[in-house]
Amino acid sequence: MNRKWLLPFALLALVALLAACGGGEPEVVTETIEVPVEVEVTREVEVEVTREVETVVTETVTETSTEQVAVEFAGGGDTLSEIQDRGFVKCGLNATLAGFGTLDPDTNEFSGFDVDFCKAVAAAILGDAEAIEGTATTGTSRFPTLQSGEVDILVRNTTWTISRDTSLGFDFNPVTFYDGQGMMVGTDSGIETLEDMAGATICVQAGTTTEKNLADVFRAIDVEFTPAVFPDNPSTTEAYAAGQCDGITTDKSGLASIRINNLDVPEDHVILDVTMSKEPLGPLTRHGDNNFNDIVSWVVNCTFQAEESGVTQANVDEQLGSEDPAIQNLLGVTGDLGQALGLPNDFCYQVISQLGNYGEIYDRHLGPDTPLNLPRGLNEQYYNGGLIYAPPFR
Ligand SMILES: N[C@@H](CCC(=O)N[C@@H](CS)C(=O)NCC(=O)O)C(=O)O
Repeated sequence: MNRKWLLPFALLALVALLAACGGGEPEVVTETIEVPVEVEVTREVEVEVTREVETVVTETVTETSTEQVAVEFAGGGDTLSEIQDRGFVKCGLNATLAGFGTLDPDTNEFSGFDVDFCKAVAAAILGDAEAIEGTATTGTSRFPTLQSGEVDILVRNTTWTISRDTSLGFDFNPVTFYDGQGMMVGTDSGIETLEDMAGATICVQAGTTTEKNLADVFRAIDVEFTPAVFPDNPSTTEAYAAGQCDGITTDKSGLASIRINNLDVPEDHVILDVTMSKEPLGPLTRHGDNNFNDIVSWVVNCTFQAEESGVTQANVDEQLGSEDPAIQNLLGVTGDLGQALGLPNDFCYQVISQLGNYGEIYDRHLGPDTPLNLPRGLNEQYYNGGLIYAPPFR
C-alpha cells in the first residue's frame, strides 16, 4: 500500500471497529441490562409457584389424615363441652384388676388406682369426682370403645406404644404407672429363669403388648414355648389356676394383683425376678382433641406436683393460704392457669381436696397398707430416684 494512504485508511478502520463493537451506543447497553431483569422476574414466579404447591400438598395430607380419623373413629371432637353438657365423664376402665380397676357388683361402682385418675378429670372439669360413668373394657374391647366415642377417656393399665399413639388414633398423657412385663410360675415348679421354661405352655391374654413381647423375648433367648391365648383376664387366670399352663405372663403389677386376688393360695405362686419389657401405663384420649388431652395431662401433673409441693388432701385448705408462688399457681389462688384449659382456676384444688395427691392415690390402692403392697420403684418422684416428674405450673 502506498504510504500516503496509510494514515487515512488506519483512521477509517478504527471508526469501523468502534461501530462494530457498539462502543458509545446507549440503546444497545439498555437492552443488554433488560434481559437479566426479565430472567429474574421469571425465576421469582417459578419459586412462588413451587412453594404454593408444597403448601397445598402439606395441607391436603394433614386434612386427609384428620378426615380418615374422623371417618374411622369418632374423632377428637370437643370432649370438654360434651362433658360439661352431659354432667359426667365417661370412663373406659378395667373391672377385673384389683388395685387398679374393679367393679363392685353390688353397688355397680368402680374403684382403684386407674379409676381415681378418671375421677380426677371429673373433679377438675365438674368439681365432682363422683360424676363418672364407668364402662368395663377388656384387653381387646378397650380400643374400639374409645375410638367409637363410647367413652371419653381410657384409664386401664394400657401401655403407651407408638402404634397406639399413631395408627390407632390416640393421644397418651403422662405415665401414671411405670411397669414391665413379668412371668409367674408355680413355687414348686423348679423354674427360676425364663431359660428354665423350655417346652412350657404359657397363658397370655389376647390384644395386649404382653402377647407380642412374649414371642420376641423367647425368640431372643432361643427357648421354645407354646402360647395359650385367652380373651380376658378371668379366662387367662382360670386357665393358669387350673394348671393348663406352666406360667402366666402380663404386666408385673397385673401379676401381683392376680396372685393376691385371684389365686387360692398366693404363696404357691412366684413372680420371677425378670423384666421382659417396658410397660408405661397411663390414660389415653382420642387423637384430635388437643384441649381435652391437655386437660387430662395437667390433671395428672397436678397430682404429681401436689405430692412434690407437700400439698395433701388433709392440708389443701390450709395450703390455699400458702405464700409459695408455686403452690398459689397450682391451687389457682393466683393466675389463670385453669382458664387457659377451659377449666375453673381451682381445678387442681378440686382434684387434691377430693382425691389426694399422686402419693396418696398410690398408697390408697397399691401402697404398704394394701394387700398389693407394691414398692414405688420407678413410680417414686424424680427427687427420690423415680420417674414421676411434673413440668412447672407456671
Ligand atoms: N399393659 C398391657 C396389658 C394390659 C392388659 O390388658 N392386661 C390384662 C391382664 S393384667 C388385663 O388387664 N386384663 C383385664 C381384662 O381383659 O379383663 C397392654 O396395654 O397391652
